[in-house]
Amino acid sequence: MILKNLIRKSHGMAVVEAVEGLAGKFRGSMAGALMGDCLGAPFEGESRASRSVLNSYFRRLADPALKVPYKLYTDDTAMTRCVAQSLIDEKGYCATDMAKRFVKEYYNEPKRGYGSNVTDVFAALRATKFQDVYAPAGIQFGGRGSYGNGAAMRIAPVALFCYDAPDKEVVHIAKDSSLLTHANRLGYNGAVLQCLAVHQALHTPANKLDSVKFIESLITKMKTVEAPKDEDILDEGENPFIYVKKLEKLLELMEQGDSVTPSQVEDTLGVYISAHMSVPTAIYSFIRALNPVTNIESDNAFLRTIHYAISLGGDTDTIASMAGSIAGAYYGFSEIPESFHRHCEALSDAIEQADQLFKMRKPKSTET
Ligand code: F2R
Ligand code: MG
Ligand code: MG
Repeated sequence: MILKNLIRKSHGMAVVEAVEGLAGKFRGSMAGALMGDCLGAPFEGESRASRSVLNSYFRRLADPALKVPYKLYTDDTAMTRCVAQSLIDEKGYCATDMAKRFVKEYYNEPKRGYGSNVTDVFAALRATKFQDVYAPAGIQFGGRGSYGNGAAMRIAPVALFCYDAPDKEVVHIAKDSSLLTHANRLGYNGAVLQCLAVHQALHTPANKLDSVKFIESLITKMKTVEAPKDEDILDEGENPFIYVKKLEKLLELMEQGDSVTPSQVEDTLGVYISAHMSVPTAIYSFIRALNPVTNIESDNAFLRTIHYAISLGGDTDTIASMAGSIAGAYYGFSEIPESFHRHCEALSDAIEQADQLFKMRKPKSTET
């Protein structure tokens, strides 16, 4: 597959022409992560938006005549961009390079809505001149580490970079890159789960998804990932298989189809800033939006995913970003309506990074 220069500028805006196949799935994932963040950010932490407010929000954005400034990305995208560029420039995972990029990015643009504690990690990394890049995260929260969703929200590029790699390597890079900021096992295992979900979506041809098998496969993988290791810190009596349990609950919700209410999702899976209360919710959003959802007007399945994730309230930018990166990896960029391309800051950068990650793959001999 030959990638042409597919991004051109029109009236100062990026116009991205469609590519199909795997390259389109790479683009879809990076664009989905960005769009979920930008479109979800205005609702983050607010009380759950009413269905009429959200339906009119998406209807207005779909109108080609609407002239509004694009929506800014937040910390979710700022850090995703760092992960992607580090993997591209270093041709692989380099802990020091990635940590330096996080810190440089944060001090260049600190007002992107970062988590309130992760900024201490950036300060300590800078103060210690990156001597031991994993140390500052390890002392967060009295040595227990952060279980925020900040590692999961930035992990999509790892799944793209590891497209041809076995799950073991996906897990390894996802975990190690998470440990730069999130040393709590819920924090880094949430990122591992999110990475595996994007990886599986990339490998699943559009319209060929068996949603139960998709979740069962994640459960099998997470049973290995969550099996306690020597270095794990667990409270007495703590269930080590939190994500396995959440995915099992997710399967139960799926059995109830379109009757599941936002309150049920909030109570069962969570809509919060912690990884274990948001990553399973993002995966559920992707699965739920495969089919029409009552009260959600969006009839495009990619947009419906982001719309549905935002409709749950809580950590809307992050849950929509994680759901968007899975949905984009599954549907591909060509399924994202063109009228939405202009609404998000720096879409062309996301596409360029996706293309570079795609080009770094070692093509199989049958590909041209
Ligand atoms: N920070 C926000 N949103 C709030 C303000 C946004 C506002 N719109 C604005 O513009 O100012 N969103 C972003 O933060 C989340 C990712 O956070 P991350 O990177 O995980 O940060 P941190 O600080 O490590 O953890 C977040 C909070 O989780 C709680 N927490 C984590 N580990 C804990 C532990 N072991 N014990 C107790 N609490 C723990 C703390 O409250 C942390 O501050 C994303 O939503 C992103 O969008
Ligand atoms: Mg954010
Ligand atoms: Mg957030």
